Amino acid sequence: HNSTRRRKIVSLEKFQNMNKKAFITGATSGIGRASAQIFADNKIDLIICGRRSERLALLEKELNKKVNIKSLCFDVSDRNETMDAINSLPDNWKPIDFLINNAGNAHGLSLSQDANLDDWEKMLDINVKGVMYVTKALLPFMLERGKGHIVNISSIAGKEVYLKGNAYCASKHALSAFSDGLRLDLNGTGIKVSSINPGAVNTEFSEVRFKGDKTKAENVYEGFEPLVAEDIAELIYFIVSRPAHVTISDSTILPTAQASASLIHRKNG
Ligand code: 8X3
Repeated sequence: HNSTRRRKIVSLEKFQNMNKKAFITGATSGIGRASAQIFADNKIDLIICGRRSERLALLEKELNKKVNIKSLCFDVSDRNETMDAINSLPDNWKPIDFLINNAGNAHGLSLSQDANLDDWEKMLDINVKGVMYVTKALLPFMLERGKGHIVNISSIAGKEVYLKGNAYCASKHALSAFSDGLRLDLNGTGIKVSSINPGAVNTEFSEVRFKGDKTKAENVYEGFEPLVAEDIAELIYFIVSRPAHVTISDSTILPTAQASASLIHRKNG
């Protein structure tokens, strides 16, 4: 007989109203914000985190019509602030189903010999240590329940290095290694770990990288159709809505015009 086991296709609709909670860092802009929106549309309660309280308040107001929501204002790169913020959550909000470690950014794009050491330090503090602090604070509650899903937003810069990417690439390589390490350590606990590596996504990312220089930022996305935050949010939602026995461990998502970290096909370029 045929011993192949099969299952029904899980519709995304069925995932609604299951009393799930997601914790999203960097929720006030870009990929974090788009994720908060898609989660809210799918009735997943939210803990939205960010450094900017006005933006958090606006997002909370927008989404609290759809789901239960809490805001936490803190900087992931500050270890004490992070621990205090997470400890301040009411006990029933601490056991979360999904941790989306999205907060991260780039500071500067310069040759190593010209780069600013403060920029380098910030990238390591936010993109690597920030993820470690938040993960360490929330992991005990996942372990207690024997379930949970950690989704780390890395980058194509976590798989490849490019000219002037130095410390940013180092931070994302470290994050990718940390995700892989977590998956090994948590094997058998019921906790899933996923890593996502986006290529060029048109968010405030480049404006931050170029310290507010809008022209430089716009040039990054000139002559081709970049990804938008919603493209990544849909992938995040797809990954967290897989059945319990399925982990999408690592996925790279690029604009069709992009073939690698440093090859983008631009029109008239
Ligand atoms: C953002 C994508 O190519 O600028 O992580 O590193 S890239």
